[in-house]
Amino acid sequence: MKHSLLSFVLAFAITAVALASCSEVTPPEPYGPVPTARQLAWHETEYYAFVHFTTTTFRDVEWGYGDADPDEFQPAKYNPAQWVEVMKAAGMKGVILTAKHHDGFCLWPSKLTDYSVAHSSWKDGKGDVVGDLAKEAQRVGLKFGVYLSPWDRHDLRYGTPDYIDYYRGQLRELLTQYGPIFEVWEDGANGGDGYYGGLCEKRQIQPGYYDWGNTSALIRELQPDCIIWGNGPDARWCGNESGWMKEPNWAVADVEGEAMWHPAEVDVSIRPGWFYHASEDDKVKSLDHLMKIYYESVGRGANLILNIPPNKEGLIHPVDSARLVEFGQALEREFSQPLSKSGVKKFEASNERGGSRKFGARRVMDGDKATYWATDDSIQQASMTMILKKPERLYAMRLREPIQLGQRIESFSVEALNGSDEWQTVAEGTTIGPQHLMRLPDMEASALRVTVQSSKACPLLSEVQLFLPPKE
Ligand code: FUL
Repeated sequence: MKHSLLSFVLAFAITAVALASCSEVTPPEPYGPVPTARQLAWHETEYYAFVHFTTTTFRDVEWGYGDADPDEFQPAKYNPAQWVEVMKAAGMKGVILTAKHHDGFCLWPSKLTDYSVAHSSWKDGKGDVVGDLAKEAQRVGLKFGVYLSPWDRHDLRYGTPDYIDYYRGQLRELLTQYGPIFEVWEDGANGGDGYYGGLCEKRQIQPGYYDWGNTSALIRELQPDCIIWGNGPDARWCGNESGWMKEPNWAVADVEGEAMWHPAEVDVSIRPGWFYHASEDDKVKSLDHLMKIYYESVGRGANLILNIPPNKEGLIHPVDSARLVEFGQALEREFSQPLSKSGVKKFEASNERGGSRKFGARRVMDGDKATYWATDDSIQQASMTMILKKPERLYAMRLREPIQLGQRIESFSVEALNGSDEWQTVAEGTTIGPQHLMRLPDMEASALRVTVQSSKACPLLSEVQLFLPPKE
């Protein structure tokens, strides 16, 4: 009798467990605006190069007035293959070129103006920097994008409706002749004065002049996957040009009164200027500075576009290229020792959605960004703990939210257990979004706990990656 009762109880328990794990625990609903597919792909691009190059380079100024003779563009050792090799070595995933800067000179043979490489004695008017770089980028697997300055200090049409047609015509050329374009950079500068065929006058434009809505529609039509940066709906400026994203960093921002997924991009130059100046050869940013920029941009959930200007010869200067190679190696080294899942004895959480393994804490280390640890909907504060197999020396950590479901977490802390029973706070932060990177104090830990202190909706984490110190 005793025996049969036991088997009955056991059978019941097994059925109950089986039922519980079979019953569908519904995933959380998205919270607020979520990224589009093109924005999700853009977040993956993370870190890429900016190339400022035009006649301005040869005049040693920052903002060309628009009066340079096309023949002044003479990069004697021009070699975009060298540029992309450097970018690859630096760990970059793409490149954006100033197809036209404020001086109005076009680096491709535009049919819509005579102010371009086609009218320069360089390469007998057969040059095409946009085409060459697009090809080279594709060869080495970098995404390619274009900067097309709305402010034009050369073209006589600037300030009239004809100029808007001209600008859109140029976009049409760029977006139909050079393969996939991952981002169009619509710069915001409008300084006023310019050459304008010798008139040398100030041209002020009225708000609404550029009619960005219709330009965005054209870009969508020609390249549906392209990110429209700046005046467009897809990504925004971080607010400074010194290489850092302010915190908290919310990807959701107000665009013309509507809350939208509109993430930030941090633009900064490896030198003080955007264009090459020999006088700045000794002012190339140090390795430490570049690493700080990386942590404060990519590490704060923004994208980083790092400018590397070719010199008058048409090459990336040796000081810059050496620094970039060094930086690429430093980045690899920085994240070279991730703790593998097998280094974790146990994952625990204060709450796991519906008690389901599908949303369990161990999801943060399964190497799949699509899966995540989630809590029940009623929860806005929660913690998850990783008990390590053996004490490990801390170095750095990366957290990610599954942003396909929106951005939620407002503040968090990371604590470590080292020997005693006392948890010690090793990091604190506000937003996470696509990622949050942080260095941790040099100490040993036998367990780590991530606590979400406040969240706009039930918190989700798709990755908690611990990095051990790089090997010497
Ligand atoms: C600014 C421009 O005025 C600079 O010359 C540079 O192109 C920078 C990236 O954007 O608005």
